[in-house]
Amino acid sequence: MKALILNSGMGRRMGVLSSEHPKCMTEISAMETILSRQLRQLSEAGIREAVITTGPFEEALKQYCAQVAPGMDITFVNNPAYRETNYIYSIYLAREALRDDDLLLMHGDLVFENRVLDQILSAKGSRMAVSSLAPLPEKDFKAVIREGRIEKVGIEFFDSALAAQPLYRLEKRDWWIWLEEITAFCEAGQRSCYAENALNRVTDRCILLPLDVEDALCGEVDTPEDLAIMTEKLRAAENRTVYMCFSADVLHSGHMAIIRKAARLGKLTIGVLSDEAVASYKRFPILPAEERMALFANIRGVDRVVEQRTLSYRETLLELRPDIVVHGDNWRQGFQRELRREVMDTLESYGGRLVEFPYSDDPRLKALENASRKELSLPDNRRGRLRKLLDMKGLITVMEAHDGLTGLLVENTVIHEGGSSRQFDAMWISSLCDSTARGKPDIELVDMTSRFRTVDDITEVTTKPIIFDGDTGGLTEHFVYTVRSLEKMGVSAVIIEDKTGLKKNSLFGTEVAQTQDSIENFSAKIAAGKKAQKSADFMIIARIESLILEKGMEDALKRAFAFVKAGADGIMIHSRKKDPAEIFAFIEAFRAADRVTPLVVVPTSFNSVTEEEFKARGVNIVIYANQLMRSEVPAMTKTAETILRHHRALEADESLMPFREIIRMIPEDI
Ligand code: SPV
Ligand code: MG
Repeated sequence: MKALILNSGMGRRMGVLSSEHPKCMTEISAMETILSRQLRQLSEAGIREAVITTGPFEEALKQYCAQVAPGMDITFVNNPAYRETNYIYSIYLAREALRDDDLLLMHGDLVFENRVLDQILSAKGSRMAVSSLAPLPEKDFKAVIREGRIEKVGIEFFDSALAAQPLYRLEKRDWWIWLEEITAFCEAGQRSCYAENALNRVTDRCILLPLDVEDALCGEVDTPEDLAIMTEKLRAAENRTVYMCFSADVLHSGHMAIIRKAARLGKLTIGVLSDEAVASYKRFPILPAEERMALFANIRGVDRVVEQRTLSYRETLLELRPDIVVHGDNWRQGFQRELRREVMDTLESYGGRLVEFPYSDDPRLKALENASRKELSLPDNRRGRLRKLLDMKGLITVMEAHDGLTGLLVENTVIHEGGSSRQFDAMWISSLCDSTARGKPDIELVDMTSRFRTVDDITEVTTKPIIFDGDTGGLTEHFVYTVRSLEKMGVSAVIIEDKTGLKKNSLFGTEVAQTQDSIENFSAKIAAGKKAQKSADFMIIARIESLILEKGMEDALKRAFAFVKAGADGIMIHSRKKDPAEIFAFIEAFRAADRVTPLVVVPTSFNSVTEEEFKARGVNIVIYANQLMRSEVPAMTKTAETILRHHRALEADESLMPFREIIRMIPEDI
């Protein structure tokens, strides 16, 4: 694409402003003239070749171009008859330099904002800039539009017309048709009319479409009054603020391209989504928010970087009040639709505008995302993430998984509510569910090697942190090995309960014989585990069974403080009562003395308490210990009975998921 800039005119109406240099060399801002701005815009858009027609002050113009656009390949064509001819004749004189390429044609006194150039260059077909929002000018160009095409351009047409500006992007085929007619006009002596008179003769063959620039800045400077208005409008356009939000921690060329486009709309502020907001709808970010912010701050065109704390833009927009929000058009579908709606409503409330750029699913992005997930699934990376999540969120939610498939369910289940999303933070490898899945009782019968197999199955296909139910921890001599094995597998924490002998599941309470370990023994086990541990981030959490075994609150608290002293990284307090009163009482008493040690609850019985209430009371980890298994057993029983009852599978079908959908949950690569 080549540019043609028409600068042969005398600019008489500019008065003294064009008495010493061509009109295009008039200053339009503190830093630029109309021409230097045009040349910069062309070069930024990748157009390096231009033809400039000249008239008066040709030498000054040439020297000026060499100075302001040294990298541009410019052919100057002089129109010696500039006093008595119009630009139709300048084009005619330059015709030989204009035959070989698509053309961007503009008048030398045209001032337009970047958005206009971007739009016209990316639109399909030959185009002329028009505005559906500008009033029809009395004396300037208007374009008559019929059936979506431009039929005529001139100052005398008012019917079915839109205000038009002398900025054209012409495909070679259409341009040749027009140029041939320009040639015919000039050779027949018609040299002082508009080039558009020639165009109007050929619009049946030269397919010219309007490009609606709406309210974007695009206009000519003919008089000192125009200059004052355009200068002011340009200042406003250049001070416009633009906002874009990113969650990405791996930047690729697609991000750079959209940032470049956004920066051309005004002063660009980038919002970087907080770690918590990213983790709520996607995966845990590999780079923390501060590092992601630093990454964006160093990109050309980015004016400033802020942290956006929620998926919802609302708060940030009301604070920054950007004129424009930029986003890819992919958020028109899916869960982001509601976010988009909210952004549009917020923008409308103060007169801002949304600009969307086409978004295409880039296969490179998928590859990068897979690489990120792989990174997150590596043991060293996964292990430490539980502590990070605790620091970040205060309270985390953990769901039971007992095989690869339930692991994937916990990994990928996400719900979107209004402007926010929710998913589980981590996985619980329950001894009860792991044993039940094997048809065995929960009495430490399933040996550690088999339990580790379950951990392996889950770690192989997921990335979220894992908390392992270590039962009693077994013999201290065995427990130290368990700790190291779990660390190596990337497990973040083990919870061991202060029982000894034949362990039975706590949900039996005092219905079965169970023995609580002594404070001394159990403390020694914790201390040995902490000593054996190799990594700094692994957690050993002590679980207290006093309330289950009806030993009283005092015993529970005494144990809790002793186990913390022995080195426990957290305390799990358990109860099988529906009423949460005793759990609340424990939390209150514990927190009165210890504000920092993480507290864990398993609200299987006291299931009416919400996560928010637990958090307010000082709990840090809520484990949903067996609900997935309890939902799969009745579903499977029902299917088995239905098939038995009907002697066929047809009737069971309505409650079955097509295998296609199940397979979709299985990652191709991890
Ligand atoms: C488990 O899930 O195995 C537990 C929690 O230990 S509970 O079943 O509530 O004892
Ligand atoms: Mg258990």
